Amino acid sequence: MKSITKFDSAFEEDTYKGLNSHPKYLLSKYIYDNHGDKLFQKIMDMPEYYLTECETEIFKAHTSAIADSFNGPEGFDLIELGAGDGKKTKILLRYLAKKNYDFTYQPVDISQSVLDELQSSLLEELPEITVKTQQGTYFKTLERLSDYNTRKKVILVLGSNIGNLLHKDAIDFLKNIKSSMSAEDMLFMGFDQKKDPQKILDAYNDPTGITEAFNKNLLSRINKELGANFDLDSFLHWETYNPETGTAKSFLVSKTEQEVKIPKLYFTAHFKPWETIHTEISQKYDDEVVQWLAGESGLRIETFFTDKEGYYKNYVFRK
Ligand code: AVI
Repeated sequence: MKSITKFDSAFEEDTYKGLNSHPKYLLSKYIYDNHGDKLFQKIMDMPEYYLTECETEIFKAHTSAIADSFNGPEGFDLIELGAGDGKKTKILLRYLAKKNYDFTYQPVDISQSVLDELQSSLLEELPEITVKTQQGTYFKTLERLSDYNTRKKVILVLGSNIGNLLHKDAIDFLKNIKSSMSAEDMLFMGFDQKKDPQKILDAYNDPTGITEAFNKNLLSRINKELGANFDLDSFLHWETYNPETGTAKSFLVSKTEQEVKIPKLYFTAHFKPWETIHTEISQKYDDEVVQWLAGESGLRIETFFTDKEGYYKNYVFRK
């Protein structure tokens, strides 16, 4: 069989590299196609996935303090990276609209259809606010926005999305955001906190199998887009949590010895019984680690908001 030398997409190249590595891995960013987005919406509504409820509680309990911290002398632009359905943000938007704050809401997403849906729901629920959707990658969009922005920018990153990055990549992510911030701008970001390890394991191991389907969507995508023949039932969804490092890790484990053909990559992946594919990390934090990440990125923590259990924190960063 000929071996591949040129890839048509980053997805092809990353998949080839990951399945040729020892141990094998796949990148979690590829979970999010249309189906993956829908599964993630379902995860956010699961009772076990406490992160959603915690952040909602924070927004409800501290609405006015959060909203007031956003305001600048000439109003502000609220820029949300990865807004999804905007459910949590709408709590703040409702308050900001009611209090007549001078602001625009600018959700940023790579997917135009996600933005269209969000815009039409906002038009229905909050017609009085100015929404400027921004289609594109986070950093290119931030760069573009900081080029012509003259008033205060508030950058929102919710849902502990940063937790899907290794510390090194999280620092690059924060540095990139920082480079588009001016002295008056602020970054408002969610970080899931270390807690009872069982609570964390349960959040990534629901009995209904939604998280399993979410994790296996990586294999479905390889089947669909690269013509592979992964048998999803022959892989086990496995979650671990290390309370020392705060790292939750997701794996797919091959239950048997098997071969999977991936025609588009001219490649057959061999699996030994119980061989793993590492698919995702969901990092959990404490104040010291967030402080360290901020310091490494040239940011400082101004304040934070938390839920009554202290399960989750939204930190405010300045340059
Ligand atoms: C998007 N991200 C913050 C989620 C998390 O908690 O790591 C993705 C997820 N994976 C399994 N459940 C949810």
